[in-house]
Amino acid sequence: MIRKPIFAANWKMNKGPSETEDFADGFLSKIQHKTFPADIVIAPPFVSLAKAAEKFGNVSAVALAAQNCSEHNSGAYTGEVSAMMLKEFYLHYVILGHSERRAIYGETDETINAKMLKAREVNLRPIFCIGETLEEREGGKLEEVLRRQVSIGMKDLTERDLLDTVIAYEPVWAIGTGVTASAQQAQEAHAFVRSLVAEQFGAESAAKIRIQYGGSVKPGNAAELMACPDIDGALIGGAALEPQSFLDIIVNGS
Ligand code: G2H
Repeated sequence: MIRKPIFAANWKMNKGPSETEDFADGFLSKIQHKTFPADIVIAPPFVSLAKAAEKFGNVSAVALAAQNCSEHNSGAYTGEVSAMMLKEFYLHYVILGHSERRAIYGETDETINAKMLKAREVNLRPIFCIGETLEEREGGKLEEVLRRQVSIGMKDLTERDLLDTVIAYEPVWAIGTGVTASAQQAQEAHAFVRSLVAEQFGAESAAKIRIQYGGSVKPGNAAELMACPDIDGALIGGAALEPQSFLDIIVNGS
């Protein structure tokens, strides 16, 4: 099964509109007249989505993502943004269940599942993040944690939803720490996640779904990670804040 790799820049709480414009100008000048055998996604903060849409809206090589959405449609939810509102920014994807949302903002598997279903109602494609902490891995709980995150987080998705969903396996101990999972550790976890999707949705869907790796991906480790058979791209934080570094990851990893 050939799966097109997908490289997504998760800017987290970095880059307001003016820095987004600078990045876009730099990145666009580097990718013009080039084609890539991969999907490229950029996820700016909410306040920079309008600027990103202005700069990338007509660029077919680049799709945009939000970093979160509400599990509600509208109403008295101060500070929240609904999936329906996000659709107005030419968005294709939304990152859901990132470990920072789980750990800092208390998002549960059930909340994340509700957000997944809301995103799908408006045809946004979830980049669904899962991954274990170091304590869980060292305590022999890796498979248990991934099984729970996949079975609850992806509950009630249809076959069509699955085709439009990307899973991002991000071991929490490798996020923003400079420590990357070895290619072997990452491949083993990805193969296990794919087997979970097969159990829940069937082998055909499991063979089609793209599973990205995330956690301190850099230009120097992208090729080795992306060479693994079950790794279909990367979700990149720190190393995607500069155009050249993000581009190098895409080129080295494709
Ligand atoms: C993991 C990743 C992006 P970083 O959070 O989702 O960030 O590449 O900085 O570890």
